Amino acid sequence: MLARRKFLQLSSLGLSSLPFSSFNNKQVQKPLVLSTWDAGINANKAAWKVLRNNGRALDAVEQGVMVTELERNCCVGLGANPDRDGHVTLDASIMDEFSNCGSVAFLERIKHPIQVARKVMENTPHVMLVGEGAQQFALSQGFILEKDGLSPEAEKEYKKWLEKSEYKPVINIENKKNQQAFAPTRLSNGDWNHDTIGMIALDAAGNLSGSCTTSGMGFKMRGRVGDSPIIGAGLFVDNEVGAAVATGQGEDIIRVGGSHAVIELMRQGLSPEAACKKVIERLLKIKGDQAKNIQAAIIAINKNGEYGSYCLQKGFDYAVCTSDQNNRLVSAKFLI
Ligand code: SD4
Repeated sequence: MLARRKFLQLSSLGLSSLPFSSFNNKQVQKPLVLSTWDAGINANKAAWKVLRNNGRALDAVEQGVMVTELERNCCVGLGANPDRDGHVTLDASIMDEFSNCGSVAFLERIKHPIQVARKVMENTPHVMLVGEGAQQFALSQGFILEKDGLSPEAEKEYKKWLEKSEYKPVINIENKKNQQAFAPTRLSNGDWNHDTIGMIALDAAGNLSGSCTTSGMGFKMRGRVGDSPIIGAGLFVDNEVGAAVATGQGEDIIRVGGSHAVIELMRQGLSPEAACKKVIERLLKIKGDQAKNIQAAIIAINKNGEYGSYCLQKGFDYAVCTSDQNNRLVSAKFLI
């Protein structure tokens, strides 16, 4: 009876042909892809090509963030700002519907860290490879060692940073009013910059996967690794429950086991938004007054295709693409 009423409601809205199916007696909308920041719009487009052809969420989240790894005005891939010694070092992670996961950290001169993370997951008995070992592994898998050096934009930024060489790593807080105070890296063609993209997807078969790739913080200490390649902190997927990915100050996201905490809260019945909010509240409690100087945000999807996000402070947008609405940017709710 209820199902019939629901069908009639959907029909009257002209939505009855959408790909809904039933999970735990709820209507599941799929496929669906979410990714962090406005760079997520382009990344979602690539992911959507996979998802709309009934492809696997894992392939979608890999191909989606590969777009961002190559974008010039984005601080995610090899064009990103270097560490304080002048080297670009990259971190990435990926996780699939079987709880397989792989990650790389402190990886240099490889164009697509996310692909190497997937190879770690699929071709080694390990979860994480770092530094020289990760690079060696990448070469053994057929990846090419790119030339050393910085992109022209990063070169310029680095020279500017060297003038003071002040060690004050700050994560981007994309509140336009705060731009001068907090934006730590370049803004080419008026665009906002990003250090990271995280992506989570639910495919037509109802399976979840997630990915995350980053250059970390501009002008960071050599060897610094954030939350993005750490499974449970920057990214977590449990195919029975949901998927979550974080962005912002990695040290603090690690402190609260951000993405894993969101999954466990969703397992207890919280919506994706409520689960993200609770974890961001924990972070605020820990940081107290210092919270105003950092950003942290988490996006999440549950198994029913519901999604949501929360961030510490105003200015975090994420991109959402579903079958009934176009790829669009949504502003996350914030605590302070
Ligand atoms: C890190 N979480 O390395 C990343 C940075 C980030 O937007 O998300 N920047 O700590």
